[in-house]
Amino acid sequence: MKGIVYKSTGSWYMVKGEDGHVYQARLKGKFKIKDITSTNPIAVGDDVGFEMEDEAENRTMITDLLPRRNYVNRISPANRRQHHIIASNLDQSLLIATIKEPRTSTGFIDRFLVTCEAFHIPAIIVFNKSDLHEEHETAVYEERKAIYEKVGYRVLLTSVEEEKGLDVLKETLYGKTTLISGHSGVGKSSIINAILEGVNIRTTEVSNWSGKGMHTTTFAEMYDLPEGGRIIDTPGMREFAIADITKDEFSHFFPEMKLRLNQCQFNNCMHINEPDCAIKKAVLDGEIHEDRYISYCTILDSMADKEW
Ligand SMILES: Nc1nc2c(ncn2[C@@H]2O[C@H](COP(=O)(O)OP(=O)(O)OP(=O)(O)O)[C@@H](O)[C@H]2O)c(=O)[nH]1
Ligand SMILES: [Mg+2]
Ligand SMILES: [Zn+2]
Repeated sequence: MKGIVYKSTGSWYMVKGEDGHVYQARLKGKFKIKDITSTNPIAVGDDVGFEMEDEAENRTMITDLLPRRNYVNRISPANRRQHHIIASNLDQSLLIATIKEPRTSTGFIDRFLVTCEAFHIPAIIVFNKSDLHEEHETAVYEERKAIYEKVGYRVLLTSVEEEKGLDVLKETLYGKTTLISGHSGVGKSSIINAILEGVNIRTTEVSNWSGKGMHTTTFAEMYDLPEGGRIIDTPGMREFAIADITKDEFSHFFPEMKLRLNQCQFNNCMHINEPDCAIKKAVLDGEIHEDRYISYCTILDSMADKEW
């Protein structure tokens, strides 16, 4: 049988077969050794081959992983030598950010965007909890929106609390497989609950916000959209450590830098200390936003010289 992985806990999987049935599945032993650099050989969104193990108990076994169209991964927070595949076979990703409760840093947003660029997955930034915005937050939002729209990203504003912006958000999901990511407590599960009738994912209030998040959602899970398409809820991330990208190609994943790279004097320019650098010039001229350049420098500095 063939199917798609809808949920993965690491020890068991939920697979939706081509027959429309949902099966509980385990992994055949060989997968565990095949891909040692990844903490999870099978991820949500994977197309798999599976066979019945115990019909009475509806238990199946995943025997094959079919080729992935794409995937998003990051360095495993538990083990920097390993990668964790967040989800695969995606059409787009929504980064849920918040200005307040909790605050999402631009560094976090930029790391996520870089990863999406590297994997050629279109990203949309959604600022949720607009109901909490007062004058200051509104100003911050407007500034962020201007920065990211100028670079080419779509930016949406939503409030689950006040049911604002959800129709526009829903339209972007039609017919696509969408990954939802962001810090814990930004409202990822709440957004899915708001747009999907009959779904009631557990959410937790962040009233005693410690800045660390509650991590209410613990495993990635995919849901079918009634109009067609799928949406993947994921556990909140505290940090987003970029995997599989080397320092010298890093600037390719900032769209506003990519289009200027061939104007630098040196073709291996890192845009830090080199003379006649088109990127630094664009920053000074205000064509590349300073915050994006600071993110570039900060993330570059945090990247290991050669870890893989
Ligand atoms: N004020 C306000 N609160 C919201 C909004 N959306 C979600 N919340 C609240 O924020 C809290 C956290 O929401 P969740 O949906 O659990 O957040 P999450 O991103 O799924 O968090 P994890 O599962 O831990 O990653 C809940 O108390 C929600 O009711 C919003 O638009 N405005
Ligand atoms: Mg959640
Ligand atoms: Zn340069």
